[in-house]
Amino acid sequence: MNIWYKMVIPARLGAFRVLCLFAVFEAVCLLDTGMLFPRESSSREVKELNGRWDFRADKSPNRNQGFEKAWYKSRLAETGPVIDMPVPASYNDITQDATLRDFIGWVWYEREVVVPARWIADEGTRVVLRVGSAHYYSVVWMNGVKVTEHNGGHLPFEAEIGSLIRKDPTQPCRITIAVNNTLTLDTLPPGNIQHMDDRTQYPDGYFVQNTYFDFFNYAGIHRSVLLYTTPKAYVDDITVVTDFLDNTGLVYYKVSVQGAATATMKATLMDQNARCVASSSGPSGVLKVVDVNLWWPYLMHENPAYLYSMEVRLMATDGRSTYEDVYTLPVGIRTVNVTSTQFLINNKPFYFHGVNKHEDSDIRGKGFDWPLIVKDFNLLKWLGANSFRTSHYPYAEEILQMCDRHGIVVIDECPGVGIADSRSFGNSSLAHHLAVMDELVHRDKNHASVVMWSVANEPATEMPPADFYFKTLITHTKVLDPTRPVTFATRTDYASDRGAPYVDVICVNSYFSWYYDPGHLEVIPIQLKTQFENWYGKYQKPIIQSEYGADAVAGLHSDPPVMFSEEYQKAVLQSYHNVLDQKRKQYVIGELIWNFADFMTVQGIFRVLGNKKGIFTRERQPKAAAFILKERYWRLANEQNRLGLNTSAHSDTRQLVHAFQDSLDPM
Ligand code: BDP
Repeated sequence: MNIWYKMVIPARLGAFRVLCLFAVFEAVCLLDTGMLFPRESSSREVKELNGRWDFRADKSPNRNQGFEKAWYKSRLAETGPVIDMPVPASYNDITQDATLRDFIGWVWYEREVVVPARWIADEGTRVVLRVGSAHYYSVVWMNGVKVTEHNGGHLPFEAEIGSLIRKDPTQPCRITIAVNNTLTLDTLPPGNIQHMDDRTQYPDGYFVQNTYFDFFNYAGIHRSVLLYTTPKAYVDDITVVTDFLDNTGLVYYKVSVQGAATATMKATLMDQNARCVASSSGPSGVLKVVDVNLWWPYLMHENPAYLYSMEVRLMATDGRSTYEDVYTLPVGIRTVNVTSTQFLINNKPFYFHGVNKHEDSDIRGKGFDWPLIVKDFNLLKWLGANSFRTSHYPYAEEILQMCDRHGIVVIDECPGVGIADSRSFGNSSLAHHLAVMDELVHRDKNHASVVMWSVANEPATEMPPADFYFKTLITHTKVLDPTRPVTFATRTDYASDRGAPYVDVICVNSYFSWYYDPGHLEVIPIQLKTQFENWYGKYQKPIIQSEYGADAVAGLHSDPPVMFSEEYQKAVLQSYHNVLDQKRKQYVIGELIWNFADFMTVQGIFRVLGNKKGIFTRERQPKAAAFILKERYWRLANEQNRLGLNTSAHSDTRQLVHAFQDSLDPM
């Protein structure tokens, strides 16, 4: 309880707040290299390398032929047969080949790129190759020379390739990326490879990948591959922390520069009309915004998700040349605080009424897809959802940018899902988990929408090493970012509470009347009440119901409700809601349905073509439960903001939005 964001510091203690925030900077800046999202500017260009790539899975028995025969040294098509593969996309569902769908091991991608001549000619230009994410382990070569490797899916990695391109500008620029989806006890998520040695039952060399999480282990290059440029002296990283005192917004910033020993810098904050509202020079400082427009969540304010633009302009000289670099960062000004019963955004109680999602859709698997993303945001807003958890791994940066733009609040989760084997609590697993949290915080620290970090989902906390593991992990995350609370999602029915003493908010997943007492809807009220009272009684920390739900196969009906029918899913939700309505007046601060949409899983006797707990189908059509939730979320939004609307009289969303906007007091 001794970290500053837990304190609701009264405005009159302004100087104290400022001191605390500067202390925050020092901590945040333990991170030493930047991972700014590539943006075009007057000094930076971006070239997307998405589209058709050559592809070859290494189906050799040890999956190692590609390395033994150095496939990266020549064109991939010269090493053997290649097929077309779209990037970004998971490769699993692209072909009719079942062995590729379930492939485990190295796959190889390759394409040639035309690099603009001026990028090559201008020695003062850095050329960076960036992969938004690839699952799971990647090695990257340019014209046969290794430029980087990266351990882990869901997060970006990059390499400077300018000098290589310049070595022989007449050569085409051939990029080769090998990606291996094997999960081991030390990966995140963990998994293990099981070799089946009984030759009477399995063919020679037979092995399977076991995982302990409930989504398909889609693989391949999942997010955009880009080339981008910066000048030789460049803005490497920016950290912003925001606050406000009365009507004045405060943007504390720190910029780190690479490629120049000395540089001058100017930070300018612009409002949505491109008017300069504050500026400052120097690598760190504070921008003061008079009559600030705070960043508010969707449905919490008539003008939610207000974003300023912070332009950082760097001038540097190395004696011979002068460099100017410009990077513009969207900035939402808001605060986050946690008390023993509330989650406060801008000092007002915020109730999470939202969803858990997956990056998942047909054909593309976990591949980035703008139409899907925009459709999902339209559905979230239709539903009246104000938040989601990035279950169970970091989502694409473009999704977080959409959250910033639309006021959707995010619990940002790392891929610590399915930590179920005691060996995954060892030192090497922990070291990797800490590194992944570094990368995640580094990538997402400046998003106004991100209000909390989740370090894991349903780890086996009953195992004794979990205590040291989570204490270390959570403490480390708080050092990386002391401005946001930290949590992990625990499962009510089998979790011991190891790890819980260190979190700021208790997140509980439970499936009463589903995995336990299946078919017995009548147990929900008592079991849910007991769940909340036990956790709160022990820890006096606010609680989020971070998962609940039931499978429903769209179109299956039964009255009275039976499991897997749309009616049963509705009934589960309604029973949960009755208890949530009592407890949200005390210390329950949110409810996130499992799941936004149906999603693919590994094959097994518990799943019929995937998990069907979506309130939307995988094709994004609503099941009956979606309408229950929509009614509820709009009602909660109105209630929370004291709007006094009669939701049944306003069942049409458009009317509701207007009525909602009309009845809001200007803040
Ligand atoms: C929860 C897990 C989630 C699963 C869900 C389910 O956190 O990943 O998909 O159960 O079984 O415990 O539907």
